[in-house]
Amino acid sequence: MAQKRKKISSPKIKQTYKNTAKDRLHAFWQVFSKEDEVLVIINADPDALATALAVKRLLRYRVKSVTIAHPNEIRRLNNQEMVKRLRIPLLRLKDVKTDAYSKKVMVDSQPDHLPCFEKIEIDAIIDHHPASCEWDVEFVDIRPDYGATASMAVEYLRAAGMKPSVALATALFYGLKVDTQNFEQKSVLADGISFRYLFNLANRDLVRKFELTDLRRSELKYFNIALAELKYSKGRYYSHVGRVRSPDVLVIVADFLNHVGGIDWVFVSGIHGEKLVVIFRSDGYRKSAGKLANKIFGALGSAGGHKGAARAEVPLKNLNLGDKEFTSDTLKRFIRRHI
Ligand SMILES: [Mn+2]
Repeated sequence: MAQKRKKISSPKIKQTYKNTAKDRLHAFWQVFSKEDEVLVIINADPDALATALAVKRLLRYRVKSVTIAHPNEIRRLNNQEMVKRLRIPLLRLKDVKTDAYSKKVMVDSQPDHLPCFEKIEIDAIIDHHPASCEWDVEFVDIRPDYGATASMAVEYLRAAGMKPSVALATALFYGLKVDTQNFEQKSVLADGISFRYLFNLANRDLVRKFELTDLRRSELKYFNIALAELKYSKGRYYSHVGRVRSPDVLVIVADFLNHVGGIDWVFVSGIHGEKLVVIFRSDGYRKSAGKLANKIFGALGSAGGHKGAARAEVPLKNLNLGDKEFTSDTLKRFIRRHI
């Protein structure tokens, strides 16, 4: 199949970028006709999911059908929660015959982002990632300065005079928050305007529920272990949780212990596969968790991070434990040698 990636300069692309929101909307609508069955292809994360829903809304009554497909398994619990609670209809790309769709739209991504995207012929791209080339695609709207594609989607909806439903507004609001990391990441004024617009329309309690959801019921037991194994000394918490299904839970436990007042350092470790994983948290005041992690574990495995947060992963065989079990005391000894 012909790939669409070409280094060409298409005047259409440049115009699309410079025009007003209304011009862009009409140019986008021009791509489609009543008989079209449209496939929206995304790499599923909140921003992409939200924008795909917005495209579905923009094309309602204008095409025969709109289907959303994604190649990736949605692993993050926050994102699973979003899909479940907003009842976002999704298909896996591998289960979809892409040729059966007359039009394909890619949002929050570009055809060279994943190998499985490259062989699909795309008719429209709406994205905020930097473009690696100029795409020879009928409609292209790429704005790399934007913090989220969701902000672009809001502009399309507003230009169309479509007030988003609570579900759509909630999705867009969450996508915008995630991609801008609550506006602590790069963004432009347009992101702020879209945020303010969605603020009154979104269900913010639901958004908070998405943000909070990062634990499985089966993982709560690690808190019991972490608290039972907890050692305290000189403003420092040490806890070894033992074998875990996913190292993510160690991060959650470490962040939880970091809520305690007067604690300068938190060290939480666990075993995942054949590796010891250690999570570091510090108050960041004249301390660097990243430097300490590297000093202790850099030579034994991989270690790094920032002032306040760091992580080390060390193959168990490099620890020379012999037949001794790794415990919170072992963790404490390892760290006290270097701190
Ligand atoms: Mn995005």
